Amino acid sequence: QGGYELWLNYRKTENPETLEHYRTHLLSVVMDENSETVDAIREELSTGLGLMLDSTVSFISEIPEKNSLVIRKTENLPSGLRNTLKKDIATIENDGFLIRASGNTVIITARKDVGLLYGTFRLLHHLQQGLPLRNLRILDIPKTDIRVLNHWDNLDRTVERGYAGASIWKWHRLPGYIDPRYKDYARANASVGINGTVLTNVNASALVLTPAYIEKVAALAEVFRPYGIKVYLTARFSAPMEIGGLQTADPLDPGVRQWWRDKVDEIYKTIPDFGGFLVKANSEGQPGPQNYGRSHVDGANMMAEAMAPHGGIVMWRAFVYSEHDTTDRAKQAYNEFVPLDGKFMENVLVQVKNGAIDFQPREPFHPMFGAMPHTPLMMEFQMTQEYLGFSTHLVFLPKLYEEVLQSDTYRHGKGSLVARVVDGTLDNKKISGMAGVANIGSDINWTGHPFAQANWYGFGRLAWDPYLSASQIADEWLRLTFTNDNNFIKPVKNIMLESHETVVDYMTPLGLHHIMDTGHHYGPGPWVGNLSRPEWNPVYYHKADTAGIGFDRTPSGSNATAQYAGEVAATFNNVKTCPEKFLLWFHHLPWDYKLQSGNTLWDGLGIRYQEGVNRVREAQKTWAVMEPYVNKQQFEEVRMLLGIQHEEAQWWRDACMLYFQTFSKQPFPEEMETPLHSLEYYRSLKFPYAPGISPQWH
Ligand code: BDP
Repeated sequence: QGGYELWLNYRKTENPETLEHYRTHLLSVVMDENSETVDAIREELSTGLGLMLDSTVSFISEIPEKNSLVIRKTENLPSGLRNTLKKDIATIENDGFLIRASGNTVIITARKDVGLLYGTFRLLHHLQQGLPLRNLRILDIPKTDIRVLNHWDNLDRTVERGYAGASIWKWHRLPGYIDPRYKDYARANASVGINGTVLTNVNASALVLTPAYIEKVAALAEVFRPYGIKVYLTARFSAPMEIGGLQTADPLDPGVRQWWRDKVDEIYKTIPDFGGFLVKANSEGQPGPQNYGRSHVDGANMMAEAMAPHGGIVMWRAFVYSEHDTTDRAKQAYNEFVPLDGKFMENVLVQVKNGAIDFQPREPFHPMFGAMPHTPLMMEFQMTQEYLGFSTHLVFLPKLYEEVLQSDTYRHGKGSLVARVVDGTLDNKKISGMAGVANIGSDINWTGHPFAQANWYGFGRLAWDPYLSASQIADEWLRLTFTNDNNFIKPVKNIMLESHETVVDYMTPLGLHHIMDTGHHYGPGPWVGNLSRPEWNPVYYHKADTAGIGFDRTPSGSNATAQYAGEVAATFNNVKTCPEKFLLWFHHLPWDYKLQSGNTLWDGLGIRYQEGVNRVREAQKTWAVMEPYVNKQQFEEVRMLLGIQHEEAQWWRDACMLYFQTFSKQPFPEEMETPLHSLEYYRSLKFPYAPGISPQWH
């Protein structure tokens, strides 16, 4: 009812013919393997098929003459079937699976149990969409190895940048009490192929590495194991001092190295399939190897060496920007990391945010992608909407993810897509992965906004296959979650697919960025300029003055474009070829600069802000007639949230345009509505209790 089921919303098949078709083929399930994962499959099928077919499923161990669903690993298929499917079977790798309808049976096969689980979920999703079984053939192999959520959850159950309630990890009750949510969380993740979770905030507490907490983590790992999900932890670099009693955390100190080896051994003793560490070091005040004059390589390799005997990995974050280099924050991660290419151990992945600043509504792809041919680079996307209206605004993020993944780095000529860096094919990486900063909390519907569930779903689908289209993902998610009725799917999918562009328009059009209000990042604050570090201030990013607006990152400015391959740099450098969506990201332009539309930059800006507002209005109108297709509660939730989004889109338009007008000194374009309040009014708004701020930011 309240959206707790997520996209695993198994409804009775509506069309009677389809129902009959499914019943004849699927009511007896042949499963004779034994493992925790196989038990999980059985349970999911009992529920899923049971509800969708409105019957009881019978599990048998012999393949009958008549119709059935056969779920077996490739090695255990009867030779006849194995022979029929020979070609497909030869191509199933890793965690992949094959679903085939053959004669009067439907077969799910895989090399591993977890592949069978993934195949089962995919078949269930197929049925949820009411699709036919005839000639069914789905062969799908994940394109990346590490597909992880990053929870920015603190041990006190606050969630940094979390807008959906408290952390779902009830640390004080673990390990004794297993919340039923843990299993549903694992089901949801496994259903889209997510195979790992980092339980704790990157701004880490060393406490989670103490024995009492390791026990708690082990209890979670046990719930997740049948679903193919490994647990990872964030490792605070200074832990050897804070919980180990050492005098230093210098990564070249033998005592420190020994401490990490012992700690990692201790973890693996309790959690034999522990995944590894995620580390934020020397970034925003977090301790790291540079405190001791050492490099990221020294730090990462120290931990990687401790992990190696157990098969664990280290995900070392590249989100760094120093207080001493104030010319252009966008350049700093590249400058620090690219010279280290090739020096990391094999079990280290460098985790890079999608853009060079920080999860803005829109950023050009991070120049590190493609620039470190000898180092596995993981993508880090943010599902939680830190800079995108929290869980109040409807924004379908797979559109943003798709735009980044489909960007061409040109590192090996045309076609060197970011997606190929992420899946490791561009430079033949041995290991690959994608991380998503979770938007999950204790709210009944998990993600606060009912539509924010689609961002979790979509992240998982893209981590598995970075080449999927956002449109396909939206279609699937709507059908699984709500209904297959096209009178609903078509218009609502349209809202979703436009939503990212909409929010960019009313927040940061034409390449503007980081003009949110301070600290909490909610609402506009383009006037903020008094923070201790220059690059925390919005004025640093828009550089508006009487001459114009925008950040010059071409050779005449910070020359950040030089970090891209020649073709890309040339495109961005030339104001005529730079895509308008990135115009003010790369150029400082006069207010009367002519846009492609023929409008001046000033007018164009106002028109964009207005268009953002207009599209929220259209979404409201569309949603208003969707009541018949969704339950009352969700209908109302979305209706109210769109109402707030509309108000706030106007707030963004008015606050930004009034403020920028103090520089442009020009009247608003006639397409733009008159601001509802004065600039002073908008500047006076304060949000001392905005959610999502960890104690360290207070
Ligand atoms: C920024 C957030 C901050 C995070 C940081 C990070 O404002 O809360 O700790 O990123 O990713 O987006 O480490």
